[in-house]
Amino acid sequence: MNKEKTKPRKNPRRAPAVTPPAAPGNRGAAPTPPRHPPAAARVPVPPPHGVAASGARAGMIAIVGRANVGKSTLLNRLLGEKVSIVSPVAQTTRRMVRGMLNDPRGQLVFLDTPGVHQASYDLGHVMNRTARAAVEGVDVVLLVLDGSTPPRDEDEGWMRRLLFHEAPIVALLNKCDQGTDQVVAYRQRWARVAEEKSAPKQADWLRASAATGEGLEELVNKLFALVPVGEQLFPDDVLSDYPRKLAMGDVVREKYFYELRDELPHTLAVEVETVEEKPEGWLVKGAILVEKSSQKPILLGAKGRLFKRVVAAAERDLAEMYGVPVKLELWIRVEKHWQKNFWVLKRLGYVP
Ligand SMILES: Nc1nc2c(ncn2[C@@H]2O[C@H](COP(=O)(O)OP(=O)(O)OP(=O)(O)O)[C@@H](O)[C@H]2O)c(=O)[nH]1
Ligand SMILES: [Mg+2]
Repeated sequence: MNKEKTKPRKNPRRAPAVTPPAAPGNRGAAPTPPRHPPAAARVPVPPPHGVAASGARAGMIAIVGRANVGKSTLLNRLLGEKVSIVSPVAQTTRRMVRGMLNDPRGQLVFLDTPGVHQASYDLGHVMNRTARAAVEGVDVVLLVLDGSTPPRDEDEGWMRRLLFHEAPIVALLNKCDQGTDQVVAYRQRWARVAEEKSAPKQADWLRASAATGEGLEELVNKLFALVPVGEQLFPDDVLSDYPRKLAMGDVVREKYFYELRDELPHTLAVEVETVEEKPEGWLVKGAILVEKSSQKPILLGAKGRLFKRVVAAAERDLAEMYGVPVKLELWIRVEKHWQKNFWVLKRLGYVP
């Protein structure tokens, strides 16, 4: 597995502190959401890595919840940069993605996790295990719920699990921009499950919109109040330590998720093999894996137009993420039953 560290460079042409994360696959069409208020979140912490300013706080926060509630959107919005891919299709995030938020108050280290879902393949089981393991040893668990829809069984599954967790729980009702706020239904569900289990555990309830930034300042304040006083865990200039090749492959996968929606997504993987850093830009080579040769034409589209659109959109995003021109050279490879094959999952970085 690739061990390179991701350190997305901030594009010198844009000011990350005032630019919201990209609206993937929908550039130019979506209204620009208002800027996320806690600009201080992007102000570097004065002391160097490992030295705690007096009273500075630092901690790890696992972002968990069922698929499609907006966990990755939330992480990107909190950091003001895209570190985790987002799509309207459930089960977009496949591996744990870590992102750091530095602030004069200290450092919050977020773990974005795959949404827990009914799994039918090895990949799905691995994703569920990754998400469940992420809550071990963290300082705070941030349970993200879709406040615009009533609670589902997968939400209750997380509640049952977290009722016996030692860390403080923040339950965030996301998507509050959608109008229909289901906070009462979620709180009643939590109370009912707690009573059934005779667990006195309480959660702090907040509402927010990862899409507009509403409520996120309060969330960050709450998280800083909950994490312990201590040294920062990562250097100031590290936004994410997610390996660069995996992050690049994810961006291509995200573009296909937007183009194909439910037609294909879960049988598709992208493996970036090499990144050549040339003076004129980066040349990135890799393969798109599918399970059957009949899926190739779907990925190519009529006259290869879909493929070209995906490559162009991914190149644009990558150039913005890393601040250098990026050229992608990808080919489509058939890899039978890769989702059930431990070694392929390992090569793709889905298992440690
Ligand atoms: N209206 C609205 N949409 C949101 C909000 N947050 C996320 N979304 C949308 O919800 C969809 C899922 O977002 P993701 O961030 O990929 O969700 P996730 O929880 O990371 O999903 P998985 O990785 O599949 O578990 C995307 O279409 C987002 O644009 C929000 O606050 N409001
Ligand atoms: Mg996600």
